[in-house]
Amino acid sequence: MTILQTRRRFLASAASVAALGGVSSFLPAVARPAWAGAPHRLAVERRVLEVMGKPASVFGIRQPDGTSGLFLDPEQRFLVDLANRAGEDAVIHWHGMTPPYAQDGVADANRPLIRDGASQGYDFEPRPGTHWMHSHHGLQEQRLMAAPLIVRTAEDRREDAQEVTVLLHDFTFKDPAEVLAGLTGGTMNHGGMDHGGGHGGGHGGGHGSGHGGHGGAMPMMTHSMDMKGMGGTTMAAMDLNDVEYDAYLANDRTLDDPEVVRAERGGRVRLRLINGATSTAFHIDLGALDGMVVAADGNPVQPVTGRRFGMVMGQRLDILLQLPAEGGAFPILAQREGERQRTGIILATPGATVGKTAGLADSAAGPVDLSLERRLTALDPLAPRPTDAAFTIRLTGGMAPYVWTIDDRPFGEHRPLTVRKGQRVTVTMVNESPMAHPMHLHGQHFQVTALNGTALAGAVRDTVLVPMKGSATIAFDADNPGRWPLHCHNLLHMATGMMTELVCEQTI
Ligand SMILES: [Cu+2]
Repeated sequence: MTILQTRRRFLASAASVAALGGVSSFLPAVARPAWAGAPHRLAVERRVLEVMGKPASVFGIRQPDGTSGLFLDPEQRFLVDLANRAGEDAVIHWHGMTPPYAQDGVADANRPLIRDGASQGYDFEPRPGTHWMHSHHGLQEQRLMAAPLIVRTAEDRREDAQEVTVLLHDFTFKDPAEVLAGLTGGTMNHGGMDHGGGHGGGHGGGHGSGHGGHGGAMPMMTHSMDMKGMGGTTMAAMDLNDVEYDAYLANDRTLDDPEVVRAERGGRVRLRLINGATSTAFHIDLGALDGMVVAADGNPVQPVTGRRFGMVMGQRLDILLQLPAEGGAFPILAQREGERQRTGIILATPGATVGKTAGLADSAAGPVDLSLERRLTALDPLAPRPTDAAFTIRLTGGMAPYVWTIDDRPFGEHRPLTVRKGQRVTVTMVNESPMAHPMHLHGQHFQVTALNGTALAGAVRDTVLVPMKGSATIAFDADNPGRWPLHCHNLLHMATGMMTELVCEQTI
């Protein structure tokens, strides 16, 4: 079966919006056109990572030569053969891509997980920019099942700048299921990210995500060493971060032993920064260097200069740097909001002395807010046209019980936002909950058109921060039929229910 047929088959079912529960053969291997050449090979694997001198069993998504993730040159297709050697079922979401629904990398009633030992093919036109790939199943993302996904443009190629990609993460030696259980008191509401696909979520390798029953009363949060706010820290800190991590990683490394990237004196660098953390917003700190933000979530923006920029989970920033002619060593840091902890890499020119950079900043950072978002303007905005479908959703839920919801409904009891292909759609997200939420929409990018009720011609993105007590309005032309997740990119918030679907129906 060709992918075109696969797509048609889905579209027929999407039009009827009938669930295809139990159809496990829905997504066959993609047949490859003869002209397409060899696919890029990626494997989801287990690996041992040393973090602060201690070994940790984590996942990776790697090419045969060990390269983490995928880097595509202009004109290359997203032609990928993904092998699951994780020792458990998995599914990898191509975050930032806008593929046909069947290839988005999410498991649901129509789209099965990739079984351990099986492979899955993908073939679509990639979307240029700095993107990433990560598990959309259970809590695998917390165990580093994530990697860069970079699609270069011809312009990137002409630009005389060294490409430096940095994937940020938050890390715990604990079993992520234990971390979540510490927050929820051991009960999980629904299947988390897996959309009723009939596969038990998160189980495997002893890392079950602890599916709880529906409808049962959630127990009050129990004491946990993971919790902030329980042992005398401030309520303010509790509102920013739910989990105390053991480390923060930049390309798998801490500042104890950071990656040192060789750069030229007086050279230009294009930083491709990816916040792949599950539950940590970062302040990017360029130190002595002035940076110029040139893209958000892979989409070009009017350049914005500065030395500190906020980035919430799921987001990407491309930042151009000009190194001084005299050279030197330049830490590029990411500090956790509300905390002193930080991670980063070091750019170093030949002969430069690379000193130690402390893993703790001198002072705690404030919350990541909308100050950067307000300054961003898309270079390629939506064309002006009237709105066909306008939605308002409320971000709800809270810490005790630890359940995060949309319109007070956890995923599974959600009311999908249904639109027709070709419609101009706006979604206003009003945050009534006691935490900020990075909201991510699959299947299409959107433009940020209002923040806290103030209109703007903002960035085109796929993930936007909706601050506590704030709101964000996004607009897009629904052009990609499917049932697209719209969810909080805090993994623990999504796992407890903060997700709905945008259903784009094909009209024939
Ligand atoms: Cu959230």
